[in-house]
Amino acid sequence: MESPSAAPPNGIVLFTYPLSAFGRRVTYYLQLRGIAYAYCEQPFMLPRPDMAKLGVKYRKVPILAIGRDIYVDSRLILRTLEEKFPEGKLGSDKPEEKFIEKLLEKYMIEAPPVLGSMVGLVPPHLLDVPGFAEDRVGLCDTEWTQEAIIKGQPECLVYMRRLFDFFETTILADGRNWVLNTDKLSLADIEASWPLDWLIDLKAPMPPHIVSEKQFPKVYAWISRFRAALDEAQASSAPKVVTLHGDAATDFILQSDFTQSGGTVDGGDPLGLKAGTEVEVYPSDWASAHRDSGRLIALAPDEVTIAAQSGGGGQEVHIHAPRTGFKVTEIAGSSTRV
Ligand SMILES: N[C@@H](CCC(=O)N[C@@H](CS)C(=O)NCC(=O)O)C(=O)O
Repeated sequence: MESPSAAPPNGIVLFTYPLSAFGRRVTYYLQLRGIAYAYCEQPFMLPRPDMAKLGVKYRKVPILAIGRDIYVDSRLILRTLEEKFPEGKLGSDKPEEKFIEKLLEKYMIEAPPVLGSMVGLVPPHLLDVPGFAEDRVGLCDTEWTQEAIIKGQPECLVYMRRLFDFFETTILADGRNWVLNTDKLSLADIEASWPLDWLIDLKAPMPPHIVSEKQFPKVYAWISRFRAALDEAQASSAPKVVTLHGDAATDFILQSDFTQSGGTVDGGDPLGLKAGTEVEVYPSDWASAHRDSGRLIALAPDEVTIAAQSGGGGQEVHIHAPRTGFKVTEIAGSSTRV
């Protein structure tokens, strides 16, 4: 990475931290695509002053800004990057392959035991940070103390062994290199591999007789190929990432133009919301107390966009969230302003 104070390449700023598995979905994607961007590292725990300055209440990472449009959730972020940089995109155009891609995305992100077992297998010393248990209250219905984590590990191992086995004995069983049997890695490989890659990379406490290269040689070889493809992508192009400190990143965003046109509110949407209504947008699984609020400007089957006020007020930012895994609710008594 290099650190010039220049404007973010492509107007893109990614906010995340190195340990974030969901953040890696996005950094891997950008690296594999060779899309240049600025990286603004966020603290592992709250508070996150950069988000407060932007007026973003959503408390998870990753968050990606393109100009003054701010996208939350790795699913919407990857989808948006595929749309904005279609040349050389990693997603398939074939319905059958898209189906597999999408199912993998849905399963790995939406099935609660995947995340629960991943974080339950984080090497406990990494979580030995004062205030961590309080910061993550409610996450995966677990108490985030070292003792509770160690006690929960066997159940997590039972689940993870099944997940590794699932890939070993189904899609990878015929010895193919990539999930869709493509010549090169595709989006389906990212959608399938990120939790497994994360556990292997973190040296999660998985005993070798339960989860290891010996038990699952095809999965481990696939993850190694994935890592080699990342290294190759990095080596084959000029530095693509600039690091930015919070103020430089947020000042840039707040001074930028919007990069996505407003969109429309689908009149047939089941929620029956109207453009201009003041709404709250928040995740439906965890951290749902952290709600973004603003004027509804677009509502599509899997994307909601609101106009929110920056932290100091005076500036409007557009916050985009997926509908899957998020709720959009009208703020009672709000007046409709179009
Ligand atoms: N569905 C979200 C999940 C994001 C998520 O849970 N991120 C974790 C980090 S890997 C997080 O933000 N944890 C709480 C925090 O860092 O405050 C996505 O795909 O981006």
